[in-house]
Amino acid sequence: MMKRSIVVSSLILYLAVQLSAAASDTGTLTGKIKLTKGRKNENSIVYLKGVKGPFVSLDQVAKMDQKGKTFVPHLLPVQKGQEVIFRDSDAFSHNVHIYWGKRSLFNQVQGPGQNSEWLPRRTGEYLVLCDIHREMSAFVLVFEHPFFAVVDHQVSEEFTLENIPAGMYTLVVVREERGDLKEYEQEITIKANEVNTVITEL
Ligand SMILES: [Cu+2]
Repeated sequence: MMKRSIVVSSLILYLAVQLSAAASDTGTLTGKIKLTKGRKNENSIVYLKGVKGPFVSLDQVAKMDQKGKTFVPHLLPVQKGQEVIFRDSDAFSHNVHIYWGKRSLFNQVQGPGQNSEWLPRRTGEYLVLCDIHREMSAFVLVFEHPFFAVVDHQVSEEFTLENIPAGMYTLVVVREERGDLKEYEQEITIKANEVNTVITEL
């Protein structure tokens, strides 16, 4: 009996050491995305390129609204595995037409107050249109990892990413310009147990 209890307690100690080692190898990134004059005050997306898994999964549902003949938000970042819900908040019908490149993947008409659900199958960039109102368009960006954030420039230019494995990465800022996506890249280093900072001006 005595021998057995020793085995159990050393196993618990081993697990505890493993967990604390994992936690101490990560750092935080806080940043500011400053927009120079002449740029529209619309949202930016920031994400990290080159982070290796495994990753924590975000399980909350992501939402995109159809309101005033506009997709809100225009740029929606999600993690692979996160479901996207589109809602018609107008008093008339819309449809949700999703493209991967030129390939149509999803096409659903929805009336006032109705929702449709979509689960992206792979990472990358998806174009979302409404065929009823040609002026409506949006993008959904799907990432393998949870290291992305929305910067709502009308509220704040700041963002925070947490629990990033220490290492060197590329920080990418995504902006919607003339109906297309444009990316701005910058090399960054994440040091463990530190709040790393970055300021980018576009
Ligand atoms: Cu529409």
